[in-house]
This record gives sequence, C-alpha cells and structure tokens, in this order.
Amino acid sequence: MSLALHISNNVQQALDSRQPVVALESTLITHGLPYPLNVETALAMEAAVRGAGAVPATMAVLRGEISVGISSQQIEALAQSPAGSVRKCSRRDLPIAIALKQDGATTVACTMIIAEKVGIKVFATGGIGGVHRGQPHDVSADLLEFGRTHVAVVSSGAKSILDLPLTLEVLETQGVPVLGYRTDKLPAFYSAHTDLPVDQRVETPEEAAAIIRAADALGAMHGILIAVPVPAEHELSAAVAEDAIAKATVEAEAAGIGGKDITPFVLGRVAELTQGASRAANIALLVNNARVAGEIAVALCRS
Ligand code: PSU
Ligand code: MN
Repeated sequence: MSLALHISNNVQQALDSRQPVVALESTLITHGLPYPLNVETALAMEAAVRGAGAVPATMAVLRGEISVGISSQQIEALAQSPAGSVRKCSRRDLPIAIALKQDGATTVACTMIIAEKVGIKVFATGGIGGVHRGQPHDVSADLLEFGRTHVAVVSSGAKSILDLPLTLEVLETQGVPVLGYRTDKLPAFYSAHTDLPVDQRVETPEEAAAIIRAADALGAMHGILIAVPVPAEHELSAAVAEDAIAKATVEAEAAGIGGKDITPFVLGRVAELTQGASRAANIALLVNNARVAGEIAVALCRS
C-alpha cells in the first residue's frame, strides 16, 4: 500500500527549492481552542510564519489522506467541526485514521512524524504534552516522539498543567536538548518561567539554527525543544495559573476524565476559571512561537 500523502503546491515548491518551511499542527484547532478563536489563531500563526519569511505548512489528516499545507478553507472546516468528529491523532492513531479514511487533527507527536517524513525541520506549537500531574505513567506520546524523530519544536515549554520536572527528566533520558530562547529557565506555558533550568540559553535564531545543524551533522535521530516564553504583556501570574490548574486537575479526576481527553478538558476549564486570561496567553504564545520558528527556519536555510 502506498501512503496517501498530499503536499500543497507552495509547500512542495518551497521544499524543492530549499526555502524555509515551518510545520504547524491542527489539534490546537480542533481540541485546544473554541471557534472562532481557533481559526483566527491558526491563520495568525500562518501569517506570523510568512512575516518571518518562511512558508507555513499546517497539517491534518483529511478523509484518511495526510495533508501538508492545508488551505484556509480546510482550516475553517476543521475549526467548525462538531466536537468529537475529528480524531485527535497521535502516533498510535495515524494508521487507524489513514486506513479508515477518517478526519484527524495532528498532535505534536503526529506533526513531528509527518514533518520528518516530508523534510520539514522546524515546527511551531503552543506547549508540548508531558507527564501528567499525579499520574507518572500518563506520559504524552509527544515526549517519546522527541526521542525518535528529528525535528526542532518551538513551543513555550510543556503545558504547565503537567508535571514539569518529570517531563524534563523524560526528555533528558532520551537525549533531547532543551534550549531556552532568550531565557535560562524553562517557560511554564501561561507564565514566562519556572525555576527549572534549560540545557542552554540561545539569543538568536542563528544560534538555534547552528544547534539544529550540529544535530543534523551528528545524524541525530531525536528532536530538539526550543522553549520560548509567552510575551510579557499576556503572561499569567504563576499563582493565578497554578490555582486554576490545580482546581481543573482535581475536577478532571473527579469527573473520571482520562487519556487523550485530559489535556483539552484542563485547557478549557483553566480558561473558564481565569475568565479567558489563560486563553489570551495561549493565543499570544502560539502566534509568537510561529514567528520565532519562522525566523529559525530562515536562519537554517541561510547557512
Ligand atoms: N499547544 C497548545 N494547545 C494544544 C496543544 C498544544 O497551545 O491543544 C495540543 C498539542 O497537539 C499536543 C497536545 O500534542 O495538546 C497534547 O495532548 P496530550 O497531553 O493528550 O498528549
Ligand atoms: Mn496522556
């Protein structure tokens, strides 16, 4: 069986002529943000990538076809799809969605797999999955993907709804470099930093690109995490974020919410508890990360 893979013309042209390309995921559209903020944010991320001089490649599985560089109409359709109608696709879901011709939104893990397959080296998202609090065996497939897929992921660290120290440990075990973009401390998604040190601070897109290149030259088969703090004007104070996250986590447990539903539930509940402030932070960091990823992709192509 050959793989049903569709790459848009402009992404294919950019790849063929070695122009900078940035991968973007779709789970944040279908499961991370409500309509119409989801479509506005996805399009703003694409615009931020273009503004930096790179080509955005938003990914999804559409009726079983892996689609790289979906159109704004397709983004709009995903954004409006009724809850539960689009499969949240991580590594384990991908063959199922393809074979059964389902619609699927790509998580960080899934987007990394597809990006590597088509030769995209840089990917922007909000926060990667990690180890869930109080559930050391609920380890997001995102983390394990970092151990075996060679893509640089620009994010604001892991979502602070997670156990961040344990999340860093799992990355370390797998040999994944964690870079802080103009920061010494791991960003905490809604707030700019934790007290957890990153492996290396980088100041410029060129420095980040040089590390990606060195990993390439080593034949690295693992990812690189580039952690960018949320823009200061949209930052949530650590105390406010922490309070809402703790409440939402307890509620999730009491309601028996588990597996792939935990992250969407907690993100949604934290947004309610903070009267939308967490959502504003989430959107601001997504768009900012897309811009930084664009700049890094441009630097990578220059060298
Ligand atoms: N970043 C965001 N919002 C999101 C996500 C990332 O700002 O919704 C998604 C990503 O697709 C990531 C997923 O892979 O959350 C993590 O889900 P889980 O914890 O179930 O692995
Ligand atoms: Mn999980």
